[in-house]
Amino acid sequence: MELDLILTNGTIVTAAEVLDPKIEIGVKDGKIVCMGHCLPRRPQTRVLDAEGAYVTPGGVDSHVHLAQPESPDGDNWETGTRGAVAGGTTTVLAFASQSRKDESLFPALEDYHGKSRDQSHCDYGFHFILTNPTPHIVNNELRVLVEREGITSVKLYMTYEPLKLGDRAILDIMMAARQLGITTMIHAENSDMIALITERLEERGLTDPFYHAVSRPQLAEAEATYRAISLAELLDVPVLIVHVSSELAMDHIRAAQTRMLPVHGETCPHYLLLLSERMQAPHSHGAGAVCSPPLRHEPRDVAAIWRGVANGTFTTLSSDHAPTKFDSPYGKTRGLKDGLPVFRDIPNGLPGIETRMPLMFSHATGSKPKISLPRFVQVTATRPAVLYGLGGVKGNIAPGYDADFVVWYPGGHQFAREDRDEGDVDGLRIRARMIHHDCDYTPYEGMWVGNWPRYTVLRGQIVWNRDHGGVVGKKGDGMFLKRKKGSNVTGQTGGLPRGMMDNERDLWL
Ligand code: DUC
Ligand code: ZN
Ligand code: ZN
Ligand code: ZN
Repeated sequence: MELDLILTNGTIVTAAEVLDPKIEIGVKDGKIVCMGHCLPRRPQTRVLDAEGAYVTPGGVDSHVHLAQPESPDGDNWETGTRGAVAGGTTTVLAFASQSRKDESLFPALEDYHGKSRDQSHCDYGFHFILTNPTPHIVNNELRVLVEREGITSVKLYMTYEPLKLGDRAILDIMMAARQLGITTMIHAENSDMIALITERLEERGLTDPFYHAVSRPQLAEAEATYRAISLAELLDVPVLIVHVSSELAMDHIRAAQTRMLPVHGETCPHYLLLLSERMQAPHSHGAGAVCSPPLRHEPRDVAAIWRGVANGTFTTLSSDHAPTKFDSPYGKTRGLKDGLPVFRDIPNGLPGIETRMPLMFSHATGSKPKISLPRFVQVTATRPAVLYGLGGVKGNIAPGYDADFVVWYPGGHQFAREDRDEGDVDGLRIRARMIHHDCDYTPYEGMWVGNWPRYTVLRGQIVWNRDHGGVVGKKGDGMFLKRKKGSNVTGQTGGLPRGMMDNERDLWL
């Protein structure tokens, strides 16, 4: 067979191990077709030399917000996915969202297809956000989403007035999800706790950005997380708790996993790298760090989340890229009071689609890694792919998979002087000006990373070449991915919830 592309001289990392550096990757028609020593070169075969660097699977970012109506100045498909490939991500799962008044999901679905078609730099799929789960939607349309549209996951909110669902609505959706093999993602925070604290803070005039964190304590997240897990346990369905920020919530996930329940957790770089003190930055800059759940207060809080990444509690590490510009009529600083934004009015969410992979890779390499390289691959690519029905296609470097990979710089590479600070020997500093998505700031401004993707390869094509041309792929290179049902069983479904007799659930489930 005449190969289109051979990747040589790379140290390939998979979810399982770091491979022998002599192993090459052979690509034909966008797929990895073989791996081994001394693959046959033919006249038409291009050779990409990794020069001794690590090669990891293209990132699978399973939680990004693009072209959402609530963020009119956020990223659209083109700008968001441009940032994705520049940061080593080749697949994104973004949200199509139902508005409360929609009686059918299909107009919204068409709308999102319209916004993304021929616009994406990387491959992509949709999760559906359900905010008005009518019986027709739950009993009829969800099946069509799974069987015809390749959309096999939904996100449900337990907080935010315009989005939140009560426990009964969540249970009804979980019943359908159980039958259809849908993965249910849950934003878990206790809405009433947050409402009460917010009112009390406002009565006292405590409204600047920092109080956002005070208004959404760890207990609010932990209570809702435990409730979501209990609803899933009752019905014997898999569940994924998104953007977990606190040890209290994580401990409930860990405990459920110990009982072999198919309960998954997701966390994000900002819960590993940033603290609530960011919201106390001078002037209005604190608004740039407002996200939900909020950044937590103490170094021990982030240390706990790192432990959860290292010990496997978290299945996925996604960006939760949810940008609004800092300086814009819709942005972080709308509605200033005495020169400070009022936390209730600050859009929630941080940009991070481009920085996720470099930040995490830096913490998997270097002199004091926090996670191993295989774990880096697991949480940034392999496990989200499998969880969301892209197993065998995305998130791994092995024959049969799409030829999506990241070639990093070999050790000791000196980045350009203007990207470093005095005294930095290796690596570079993140600056908003070097980022490719469409946002006027990054919460990681000035943060050091040890490496950056040198090449990003999507289905055998170089779409990012940092030294020669930057984003060299075109919008429209990315394809919509119809996904299979996820294989999201961590333990054994069919186990009994605690406190029930044998066969008791058969009486009603
Ligand atoms: N939930 C998200 O998933 N992203 C940003 C803000 C939020 O509440
Ligand atoms: Zn959320
Ligand atoms: Zn300032
Ligand atoms: Zn999100």
